Amino acid sequence: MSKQLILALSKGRILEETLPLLADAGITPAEDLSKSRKLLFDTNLPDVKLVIIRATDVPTYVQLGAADVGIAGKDVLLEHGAEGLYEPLDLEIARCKLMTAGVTGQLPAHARRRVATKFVNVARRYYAEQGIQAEVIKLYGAMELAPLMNLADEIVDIVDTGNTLRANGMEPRELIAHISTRLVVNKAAMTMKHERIKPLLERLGTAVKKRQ
Ligand code: PRT
Ligand code: MG
Repeated sequence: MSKQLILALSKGRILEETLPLLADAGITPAEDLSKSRKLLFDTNLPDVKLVIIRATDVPTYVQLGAADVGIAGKDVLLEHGAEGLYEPLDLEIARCKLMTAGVTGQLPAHARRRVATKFVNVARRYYAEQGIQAEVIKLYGAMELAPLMNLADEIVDIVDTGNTLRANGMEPRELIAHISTRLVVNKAAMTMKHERIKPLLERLGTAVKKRQ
């Protein structure tokens, strides 16, 4: 294993909040990420590189050791599973909640509840724990549409202000998990590159505390 350190960052809303934290920890991209179509970036440090990928791909990169360290939402980690990963740091950014939601005032009518979500593993686990029979339907976006179109009785989705639900005639119901962004580390890298990863964790931990 090379002593180079590869960090996998989630693009989208997490990236915007991650870059200032990384800068506080002494890591800045060598070029403006927003002005580039590249996916692999040099940084100010010769031994640190960044890959900017879809949030849902971050756990896979880190698990398989293509990246040493990853930054992803707890929602993505819960859905993907944490095998081969350590989760040593809560970055306490991009906070939100994973919740069930349904059409306002309309209780689920079917004995076997139809649930639309992109978080199929989380949803199956949650409804099983509640002792509720559920048929989980995988969607890739616009979950709020499913109950309105009678595709599903409920959805499992991310809720922040609740405005998206309200705008679609829906209401949040049960809380499944509080979500924030986590730093994950490949288990083998944690051992092999410990002297490189430990100070990064410490500096990021300090940067997180400074912001609270
Ligand atoms: O684009 P892609 O399909 O890859 O995924 P994405 O759109 O979910 O990515 P992105 O960049 O929007 O969000 C990535 C991560 O941000 C998620 O995995 C969460 O960990 C975190 N996060 C924090 C959120 C939100 N807040 C959030 N509000 N992710 C999504 N939302 C969406 C939510 O899906 C819903 O459509 O915002 C809407 C709800 O917001 P409110 O304020 O109307 O309740
Ligand atoms: Mg998006």
